[in-house]
Amino acid sequence: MSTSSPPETGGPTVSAQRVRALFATMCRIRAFEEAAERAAKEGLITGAAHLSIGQEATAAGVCGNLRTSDLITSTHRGHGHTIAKGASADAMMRELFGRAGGTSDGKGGSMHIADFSVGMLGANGIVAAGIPIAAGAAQAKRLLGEDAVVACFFGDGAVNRGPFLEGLNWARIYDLPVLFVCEDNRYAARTRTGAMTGGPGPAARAESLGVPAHPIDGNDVMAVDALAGQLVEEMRAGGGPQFIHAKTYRQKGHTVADPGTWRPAEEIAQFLEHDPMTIARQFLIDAGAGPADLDAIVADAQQEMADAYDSAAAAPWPDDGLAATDVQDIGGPA
Ligand SMILES: Cc1ncc(C[n+]2csc(CCOP(=O)(O)OP(=O)(O)O)c2C)c(N)n1
Ligand SMILES: [Mg+2]
Repeated sequence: MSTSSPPETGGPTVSAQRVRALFATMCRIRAFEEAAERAAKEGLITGAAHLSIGQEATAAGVCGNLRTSDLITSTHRGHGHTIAKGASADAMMRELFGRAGGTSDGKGGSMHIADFSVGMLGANGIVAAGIPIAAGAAQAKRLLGEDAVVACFFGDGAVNRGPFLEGLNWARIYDLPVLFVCEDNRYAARTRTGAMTGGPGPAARAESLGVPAHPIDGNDVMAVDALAGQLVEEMRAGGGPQFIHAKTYRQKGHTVADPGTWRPAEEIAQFLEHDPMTIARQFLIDAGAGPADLDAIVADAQQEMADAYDSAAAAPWPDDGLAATDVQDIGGPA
């Protein structure tokens, strides 16, 4: 892996109507993240929050091919995946603010956001921890006789942790329908992953375990959607695990508290030109969409997230009596 130029954008592969819906999801993710960033600056979010600005196309393109009954696992940078899987932005914002009515009644916060009702099994503060969870969830669905697939999002830093090997190996030997999605935003916290990753990178590692790997421009939602659609169909028909190496870029710092100014300015500028929103927008303009129509999609998303912000800020704190509800009780010391 390297910090080379952004990859070329793929050609049109899906209908304009479909891309319009994907663009709307991406706009909602970006507007949510911008509102979360503002909330953190205003002290309404305590603790860390990791924004996925710049990575919207991967979340939208993969989750746009999933059913509600399909499952996803996520990372510490999980807001976009959760929105794309269908969670309510209002409940999510409350969760970030630690308020009543949050997806976990305010107990999980940004890094543990989850919504089982839409098949979102959870963000996760432990790098790579979602990978074996995804394999286990796929095996559970198989044992239940369901044809669900599991999409497993993780970062380029996660491929250097042991659970990557264990999870992919398990999914391969049991032929489990897990779509592994490595969102390669080129950094793990503040370290370039190229500098700490041996060998030719994530796709080669997946292939070495017998999991077919597909490198792709993760900022091109048309390409992600087309590839994910094909792989999900194959997996649902009984095919085993698949791996997408989605090359993208984290436009912001590691957390909301990190301005990210330690990266070369030219690098940031270069990738801002390869912004996933711009790519999808240009596709739609070329397909005949009017700029005003697309601006209205952006404005609707911003209004939805401004409302979610206001609603969360006005929401009460959770009832003290709920503190131990839905929390695993492993018993006290004997
Ligand atoms: C097991 C573990 N080690 C270290 C950390 C500290 N940490 C949090 S995020 C992060 C970087 C992860 O990088 P990557 O997987 O590429 O995800 P990204 O932040 O780029 O989305 C690290 C090292 C952690 N949370 N868990
Ligand atoms: Mg990364």
